Amino acid sequence: MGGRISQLFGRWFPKVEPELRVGMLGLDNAGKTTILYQLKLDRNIESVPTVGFNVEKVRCGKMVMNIWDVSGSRPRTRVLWEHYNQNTRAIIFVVDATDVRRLPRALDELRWLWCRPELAEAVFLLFANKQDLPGALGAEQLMALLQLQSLTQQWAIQECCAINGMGLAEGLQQLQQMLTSTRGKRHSGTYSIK
Ligand code: G3D
Ligand code: MG
Repeated sequence: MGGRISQLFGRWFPKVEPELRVGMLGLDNAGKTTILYQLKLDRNIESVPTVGFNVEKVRCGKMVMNIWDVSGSRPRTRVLWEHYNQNTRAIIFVVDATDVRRLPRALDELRWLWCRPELAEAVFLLFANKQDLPGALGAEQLMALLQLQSLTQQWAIQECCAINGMGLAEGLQQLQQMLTSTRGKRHSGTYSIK
């Protein structure tokens, strides 16, 4: 249980801090649960299904991950965010790269996150998911459409396919690199293609 991601995080986050809080967010259907399944991160310690959206809390070693579907009732999601996500060091934001119609909504959620004062020092990893499907937008296109250049926090975007795992390990590696180099290094970003 939790084998692969335990190994990854054990290797990449050995002494970051006693508990590493990571928020995984994205619109519903983006692929968050599939990513977790692919990473075999299946120790679900809390699930708060509410009308319109879901919060799940997963622990793996020193990492505690709060997973959010952010498509639901916005005021409610945002109040709960403050309750669940104090001291979050990193955000993994999953985008369905084929869902062009809902990109503005994803951008809206991202913008809200990166303006949060408690996330001023957090790092952002975007997974451009579903690269196996025709019409999936690439990292470079999403970088422009999601206006990542305007992010003041450190960020990276990684193309991936949650179904076969392509790009997931690379994304986590980028997250680790950002977490170990956050101090004094702002306004930077990278993108990575398959
Ligand atoms: P969520 O947890 O963000 O809401 P899910 O999203 O992980 O439940 O995924 C939603 C749907 O997208 C699922 O299909 C899942 O299999 C599919 N999916 C997730 N990632 C990928 C991917 O990389 N490629 C493809 N082709 N599909 C993906 P269903 O049919 O079960 O609703
Ligand atoms: Mg889900």
